Amino acid sequence: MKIVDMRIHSIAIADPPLRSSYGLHAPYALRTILELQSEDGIVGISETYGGQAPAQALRQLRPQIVGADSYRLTGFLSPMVEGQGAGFERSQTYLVPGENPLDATTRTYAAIEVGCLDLIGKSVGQPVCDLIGGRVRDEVAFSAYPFYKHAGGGGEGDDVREDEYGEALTPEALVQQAKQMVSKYGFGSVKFKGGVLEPDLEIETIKLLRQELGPEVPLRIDPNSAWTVETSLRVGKALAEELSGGGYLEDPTAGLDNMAEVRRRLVAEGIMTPLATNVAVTSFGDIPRSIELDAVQIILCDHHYWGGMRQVQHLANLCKVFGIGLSMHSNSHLGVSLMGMAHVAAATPHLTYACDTHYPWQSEQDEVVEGGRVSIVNGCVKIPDKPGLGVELDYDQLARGRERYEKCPYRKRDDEAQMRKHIYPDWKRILPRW
Ligand code: GKR
Ligand code: MG
Repeated sequence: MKIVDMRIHSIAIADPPLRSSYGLHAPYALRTILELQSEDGIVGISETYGGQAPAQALRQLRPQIVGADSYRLTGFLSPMVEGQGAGFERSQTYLVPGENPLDATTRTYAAIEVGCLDLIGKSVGQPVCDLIGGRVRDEVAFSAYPFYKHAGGGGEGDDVREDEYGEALTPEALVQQAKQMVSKYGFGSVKFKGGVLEPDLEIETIKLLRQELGPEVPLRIDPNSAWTVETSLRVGKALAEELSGGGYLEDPTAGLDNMAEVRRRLVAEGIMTPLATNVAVTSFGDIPRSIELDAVQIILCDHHYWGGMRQVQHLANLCKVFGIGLSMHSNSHLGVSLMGMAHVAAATPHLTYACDTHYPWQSEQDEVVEGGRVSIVNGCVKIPDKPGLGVELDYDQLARGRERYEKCPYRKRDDEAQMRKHIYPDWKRILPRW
């Protein structure tokens, strides 16, 4: 099935002022929507990181894509994920995901792979999860993702959005936000973004979350490497009980050696809280050393930067062999990405935790999926009984996203710059901060 056209849409979507150790989310997050059209008029779609560089990388591949057979294309492009250099270490700590030049190629490949799978699925009348090995579940569980945040719902000028969750810069406010999110979407677990307030306040936040949500809701905290080894140990000890029973401690500190030291010293005290990562291990090349050091007990996959859905499935198998858990990472995204995440998760047997998603932070107004936002019910996304990813584009909404992008003064994500612009003029990302 020949691809006759490839369309790349750079869009901007409103994003609330969420905080992390990277800094502050900008009023708009940038995304790229890719369309691959076949000779018989079927359109396959995918969503990936936004801004200038991802769109440019896709544009550069256009001559290889237009005219290619959608069934064979990813085979021809496979050196992008499996060739020289592709397996090498790519771990990164300082850069925001999506801005790591070392995984730019796998990110580009992933967008094309998902677009081809959607196209093929729509052409043969099969959902993507059933093309990539077959589903092992019909519903995929996601976790709530509360953030400390400033007041505001995202957007700017006459495009400012309603602030659904309000300001949350204290443990109490964060817990309120989490409860609101859990009650709206029915999430059964909570991934909490830390690395923003003093560690003692973040410990208090987790303790309050446990108190309010009960022990049956697994809790995770991710300070994005903001802590020293000593602080990580202090937090790990203080939260030994709260992070047990299906929870984990994600990227407390930077680098595999430090993660390994935290693990070793926690285990020596009888604390078995697993350490998870989405920055110390971001490629197959990072895995041997991580295993050698026992630095990481859970890897967060993400088809957007691991090189697509089949690479995530390979990763899952490897994790299973080595007794490592698998969870899923996310960044601000719309429904096309959410469906991609749900399909790969549905067809990945060894997925041992509910997946992350930023989806509750985006609004209906920005959704480019026809029919509006994808539903999350009881914390789960159901695989629809439709071919491909199960979603189509709403072209009016896409055009609005493109207009917002044109008006946006930035072309990449830079949370540090946003922090300086809106909150503290001298702010710098310091790792470790505490
Ligand atoms: O959205 O600010 C954020 C997160 O910190 C995000 O950039 C991370 O990539 O969610 C991510 C994570 O788990 O590290
Ligand atoms: Mg993380």
